[in-house]
Formats: sequence, C-alpha cells, structure tokens
Amino acid sequence: MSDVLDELLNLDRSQLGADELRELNETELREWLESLDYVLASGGPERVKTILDSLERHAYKHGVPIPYNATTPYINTIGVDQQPEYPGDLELEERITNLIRWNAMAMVVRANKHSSGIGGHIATYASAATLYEVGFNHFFRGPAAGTDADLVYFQGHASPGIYARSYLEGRFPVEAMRNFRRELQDEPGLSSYPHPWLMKDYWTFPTVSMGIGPLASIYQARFRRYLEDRGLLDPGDGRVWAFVGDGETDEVETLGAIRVAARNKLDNLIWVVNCNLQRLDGPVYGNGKIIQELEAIFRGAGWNVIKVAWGSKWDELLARDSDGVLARRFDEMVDGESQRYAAFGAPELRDRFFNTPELRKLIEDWTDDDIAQLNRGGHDPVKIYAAFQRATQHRGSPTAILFRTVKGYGMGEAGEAKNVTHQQKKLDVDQMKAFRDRFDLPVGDDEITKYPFFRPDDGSPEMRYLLQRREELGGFLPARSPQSERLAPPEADAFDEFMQGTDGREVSTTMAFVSILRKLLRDDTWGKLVVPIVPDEARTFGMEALFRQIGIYSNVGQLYEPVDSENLLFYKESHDGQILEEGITEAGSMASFLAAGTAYATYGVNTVPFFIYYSMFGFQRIGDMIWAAGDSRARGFLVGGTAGRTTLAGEGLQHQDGHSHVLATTVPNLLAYDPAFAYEIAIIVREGLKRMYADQDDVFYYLTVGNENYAQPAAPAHLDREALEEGIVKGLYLFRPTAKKRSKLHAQLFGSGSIMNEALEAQRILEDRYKVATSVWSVTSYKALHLDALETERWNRLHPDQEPREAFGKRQLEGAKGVFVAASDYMKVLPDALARHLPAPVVALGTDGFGRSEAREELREFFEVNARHIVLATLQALAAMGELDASAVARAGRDLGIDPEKPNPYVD
Ligand SMILES: Cc1ncc(C[n+]2csc(CCOP(=O)(O)OP(=O)(O)O)c2C)c(N)n1
Ligand SMILES: [Mg+2]
Repeated sequence: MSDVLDELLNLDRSQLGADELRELNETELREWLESLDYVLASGGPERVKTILDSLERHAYKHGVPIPYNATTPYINTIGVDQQPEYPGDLELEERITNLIRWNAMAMVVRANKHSSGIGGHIATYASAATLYEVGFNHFFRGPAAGTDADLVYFQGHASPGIYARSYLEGRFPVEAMRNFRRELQDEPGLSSYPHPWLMKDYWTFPTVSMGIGPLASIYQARFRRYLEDRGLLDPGDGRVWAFVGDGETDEVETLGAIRVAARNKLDNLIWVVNCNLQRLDGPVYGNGKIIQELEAIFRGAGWNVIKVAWGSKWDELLARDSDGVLARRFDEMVDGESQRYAAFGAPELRDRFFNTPELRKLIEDWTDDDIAQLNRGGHDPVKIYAAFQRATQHRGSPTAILFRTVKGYGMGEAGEAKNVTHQQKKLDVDQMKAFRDRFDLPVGDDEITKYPFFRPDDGSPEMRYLLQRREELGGFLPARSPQSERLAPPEADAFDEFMQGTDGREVSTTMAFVSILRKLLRDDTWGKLVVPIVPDEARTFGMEALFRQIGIYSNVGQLYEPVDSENLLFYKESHDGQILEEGITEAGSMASFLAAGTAYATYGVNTVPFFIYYSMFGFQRIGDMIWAAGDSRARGFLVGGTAGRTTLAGEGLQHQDGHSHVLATTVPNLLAYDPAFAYEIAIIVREGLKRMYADQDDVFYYLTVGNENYAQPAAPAHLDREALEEGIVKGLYLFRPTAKKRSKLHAQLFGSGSIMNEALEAQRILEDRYKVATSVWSVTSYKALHLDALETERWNRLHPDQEPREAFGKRQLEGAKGVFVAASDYMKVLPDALARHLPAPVVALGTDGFGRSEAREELREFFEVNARHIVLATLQALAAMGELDASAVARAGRDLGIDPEKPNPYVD
C-alpha cells in the first residue's frame, strides 16, 4: 500500500488529464475506505471514531474546516450485521398484526357506514401497526412490572388500532367496537381519541391535540427522575415511550423542549417518530427529507438518534452496491418523490428510482415481485426490534427513533400514500377485498360488507401468544389505575394564623399565599408532597426564600459555587431539590404540572403541584394544556400571580390580566377563585387539599393573587366558622354588613380580589354621604356561583312537580335589600352571567378592554372600577328603581368628579 501512496504523493495533479485525475481520485478514495474497513475490522467502531476525530482536528489545524454536518447518510443507523436475532415468532406476530389491522379498519369503515360523518382514522394506524405490535409483544411493560412499568403516549389518531388490540386481548366486548365514536348509546362505546376523562380505566394521557403529548412526555420522564431523586418513588427501569407523528413535529410544542430532555440526560425517554412522510393535506416535507431534517434537530439537541429508513430487502441491494450509488440515490431523493413509489408501487420504482445504468444493474435480475418487497424500515419487525432494543440499552441521553413508513399502508387504491389518505374513512367492497387479500385475512366475499370483527378462539395459537406476551410484560396497556392512598385533610386549624389578619401590616395576597405555601411545606404529611413549579418568576412572587429552604431540583446537584453563596438565601440547586424551576416556559411548567398532578394515577404517589405564574400567561397562552389537565384528571393548584387588570400597575396591555377568570369558566372540572384576603386563600387551599387528596375528587384549582399591599383583615366576626367556610368555598359571603340601622335606601356591593377594597371605600362613601345602607359581600368565585345556579335551574326544569330548589347565591342574598352592584378586576361578563340567577338585577363593573401602563389609581379610574364609580353605579341603579332622582345622581357624579364623556375603556 505504501508504494501506491508514495506514487500518489509524488504526483502533480495539475499536470494530469481528466481521465487520469478521475482514476487518481477513485484510487485515493478506495485506499481511504479500505483503510477504514481495516480499522473497523481490527479496532472496532470506537477506534474508527477516534481516528476520524483526529483526522478532523488535523484537517482543521491545516486550515481545512470540515463543514458541520448534523446529519448522517440516509441509510439505517443500525447495520444489518448489528441486528439482533428476532426473539419472537414472526409469522404469528404478523397474523396477529393483520387481524388488528383489519379490526381497526373495520371499526372506522363500519362507524361511518352506520353514521356518515362520524369520523375516525385508518391511515395513521395502518402506517404504525408494526411499530406498535413490536412494542406490545416485546417492549412495553405493563402495570404489574411495578417500578419497571412503562408509560406510553399513543398517537391520538392511531386509537382505532389500540382499541383493536385491546379487543383481541378481551378487554372490550364487540359492542364497544361497534360503538366506536358512539359514546352515548345504551351499550358501551369508545371515545374517538385518548381521553382519561371519558375512559378513566384505560387511557392515561390525552395526546390528540398535537404537540402536547410529546412535550408532556419529556416532563413526565423528568418528573419520574424527580420522584426517584426525592425518595418519593422507588428507583426503577420504567420508560416513557412517546409516539409522535412526523407532521406533528410542525407544532412548536413538539420540538420546543427537546433540549430539556438532553440536559436532564433522560435515557428513560424514547420517542418513536412515525415518519410516514405525510400529514393531513399532503407530504410533510415534499421538497426535502423530514427524517434528515429531524435527525439534525435531535442530534443538535443532544439526543441519540436511530434512523430506520429501509426494510430488510434493501439490505440485499446495499450489499451489492460497492460503489455507494444506492446510498447516494437515497440522499438525492426527496420525500415527494418517495411518496410516488409508495403510491404507485414496483413499476414506478423500477422506472424512476433506478434511473442510471449503475442503479439498474443492481436490480437487473429482479422481478416486480422482488421490487415490491423493497419496504420501508418501519414496516419491518426485525428492524424495529433492533431499534427498540438499542434505544432501551442506550444510556446518558434520550433516544428518537425515526421510522420511515407508508401512510395508509395496505389501503391500496383506497388511500395508500395518497394525499387524501388521512381522512379516508370509507372503503368500497373491492377495496375491502384488496385489503383482505393483502393481509391474508379469513373473511369470505359474502361477509365483507358486514365488516366483521375477528377474534380467534381463546385456545388459538394467536390468542395464546398474544396473551402470554402481555402476561410476561406485566399486563395490558393502556391502563389507568389510580391507587394512591387517601390522605387525611390538613387539620381544621392548620392555617388558623391566617384567620387573624395582619393587624394593619400591609401584605399582598401573593405574600399571603407564599406564607401559606411555606407553612404547608413544613407540614409532616403534606410538606414533602408539595411540588412548587415556577417559570423563572419566583422572585416576582417573593418566593426566593424557598430556593434555599427546599432547593431547586437538578439531576446533577450543583456543580458550581453560586454567586450569592454568601447570602443566607442563596440560589441552591440540589439533587433532591423540591422546586421545579423550569425557566421561561409556561408550557414546560404546565407539562410538569400535568405529570405531578396525575402522579397519583401514574405512579400511585400523591404529589401536590402548585404552578405559580403570571396570570396573563396561563389560560391565554397554554389554555390547551390546562384543558388537557382537566381531561387527565390532574389535581393541584394553578396560581395566577400579578393578577387583575388594574392591580398589576405599569405593565400595560400584554401583562394585565382581566380575563383569565372568564377563560377558567371553560374548563369543566376546574374551580376558580379570585380571593381578596389571606384567610380566604387559606380556606380555599385547605378545602382544595381535602377535596383532591382526601375525597379524591378529580378537580383542580385556579386562584389569582395580586401584588397590591394592603392590611389583611381578620375573618369577619359576624359569621361562624362553618358559614364563613361555606361562603368562601361556594363563592359568596357577607363580609361587612351595613352599620346603618334605619335607611330608606339600600345597596349590596359585591367585591372580589383587590377590588374588594374599592367596594369597602364605596360603602363608606355611600353610607356617609348618600345615606345608603350598604353591605359589602365578597365574591370569591363567580364560576362556582354560576355553576351552582345552572345546576339548580336544571334540576328545577327536570323536576317541575317537586319543591323548587334555590341556588346558593340566591339563598345567601335572601333578605338583602336594594340594588346590587358588582365590581371586580375581571370582565363584566362574570357577574352578568350570574345576574339572572339573583333576586335583583345586578350592575356590573369590570375591566373589559386592553390594559394600559399606569399606576393603580389611574387604571381603576380608567376602567371605572374604583370607589367613585361604584358609588355612581349604585346611585344610578337606585334611580333606575325609582328611589332617587336622576338629577341627584347627576349631581353626585359631578361631586365625585366623574366626567360623563370620558372614553369607553373597552373600545378606546
Ligand atoms: C393542535 C392540533 N392541530 C390540528 C389537528 C388536526 N390533525 C389531526 S391529525 C393531523 C395530521 C397528522 O399528521 P402526522 O402528525 O404526520 O400524523 P400521521 O397521521 O401522519 O401519523 C392534523 C393536522 C390536531 N389534532 N391537533
Ligand atoms: Mg405523518
């Protein structure tokens, strides 16, 4: 070899003719490749890596920067010689997969035959069937595996296939299969997608709002580590598997947090990205290669990436391809082209793909049948097994497996790789027959239009195999089986110190909340279960003392001396830290909330998440994830800080939240509170802990807290504790009754949150200046009052011949005289919605409109929620009732300094 090298080195290339130069280049390349082969054979892959690394550095030193390349060639990551032997019975497994394929297809076609437009998807599962089946037969460990049990995020649109498998496993009666997407029939039905709310013993994670499942899976894997590191869960080998659509990676949520997984070294996380190269409308990346693009993204983020692009039949061609023409052709082909081969089959592939003499030579002796076997890797169980096995053995980083599949695999003319395939729900008789033939299913021609479901006898080899595999792997999946212990509620007097008020000391409700949280953290039972979650906002909420007290969770502890180590309250990161400091990501924080809030069902461990954030960046920004928390039956507290459109001064339009309570009305199992005082928060938190963790109700809580300092009053003395608690929890109680014994004019003011103080000031003015006997009520929850009123109304409607019931709000206001005026820092629609359920009309004041950068006083004047406007509204309401002269009200307006022509904050 050295002779050749010497000869080469002595050549002056500029003197060579074109042919000689080509020959030289080829020889040179061959020499290098042969050397590499030699190193690989004698020193193994590690030696190859070392040498290539040294070569790269060497080139760099001599001024040849090797361009950064985030991708590897477009061939399988795992070479054919590295594939393990398949441990299962391939033939049996294929028969089982085919039955599931058929049943999944039949359930959708049947549902749409019986009820046109009912929907459902065939093509997604058709592309993913083998991926799931290799997982079910060999990898996914079920609940009986204990701490080794896996969690699987199923692609939402693949649910017909998941149901079809469960049907074979005997988990559903045939009626359930017939009632796919018919949940309101007399017989059991199956929900369209994974919804724990609707199938609470079955589905664990809602995934069908795309992007949320992948994001949640990252924080789930991290939360598992957190539980282990904090000693709340025995360490185990359980993994999180997330099935992700290639189109789904368009969603920012899907890829936005992948570095979190790498940074936390989550080798318990495996993403199975089903790259069928299509989304709903057409190709995901027709002009490029989605697999290569994703590879670069994942590698760049520090993930282990395994590409499974080509099935086993291609290995024969790759073995023949000594010049690398095939690998180059793979690199050159874009997904839009590749889709044609899946859609039009062997003749198209022969004519268009093998488009040079060298390529044609590779298949010169092949028939169309041979060519038709050139499958994509994601349909080849041997390749899938190799990838899953390697992923489960990998340590130190998460793994993404990029499987190349065909969307609508096996659907033939009905949709295989066609652009319309995603929404194909109807197959005609010929298409059904073609499907049957393709998968060799035992369905007679005469039966085919009855869409029969197949379940072999219990004693059949298929059934025995299927059940035995699941038995060995720890039972059926998906399965949701909450088994956490019921906790005793906190003692009745646990938060009594907050009932006394602050004795004139001015404290915000945020500070009060943080004190309550700190108290809870010191509690023997509850302390360790609390999971504070903050999106880089702890200092905003005065929570920095917690950094030192309970530590910030980090999987590596703290590798540096913090800059503030001299301080008492330094920035402490630790391996068993309790705070999840997520950085600036409400979505990531909410994903942690999802994991912590459902830990009772996932791990049988109660944890109590408190996610504390800028209230404006909650529902408005991550509303869909809060919806998912409702669907997931998550428990815990969402705490919207810096709340209230006029309470958060200075920050202006983007920060001032006057509508999160309106958005909170949309989530059915969420209780929402806008407390005014510290003792209200204490009672709400205690009640929440009791309801969620003692009574185990599947509800969660939202409360807003503000940053305005004011003296926190003691709980009112005129109410006994029980009445006070009931009022706070159900949404309304009398805070300060009128002091006027005798008066002609009466008013009831409703205040909420920090606007309570404006109502109290208005009470003083109304009583002193205008002789109106005024009582002030605290409305802690318009949502609770409204729901109760609706429920009462409904009951009365359905039971017309029985004694009508009265809603709580109306009962509380029994005997309350005069006009009702409501003021809050939220939109007027909240009191307006309640108004028709109250004994008298309500005038609503609120903060509809865009916020402004201003101080509180000016903001409250602008939005007309201050004491002066409450007074005017009260007097005008009295005039409307005929109790006052309109001219007296106009005079009062002038006295109060209110400009009748001031701009309307809603439209201005
Ligand atoms: C947030 C969100 N937007 C849109 C949809 C509607 N949708 C459902 S499936 C789908 C295409 C899915 O493509 P891909 O992720 O590639 O999955 P495949 O079915 O190809 O496996 C779309 C747009 C959705 N479910 N969620
Ligand atoms: Mg797709």
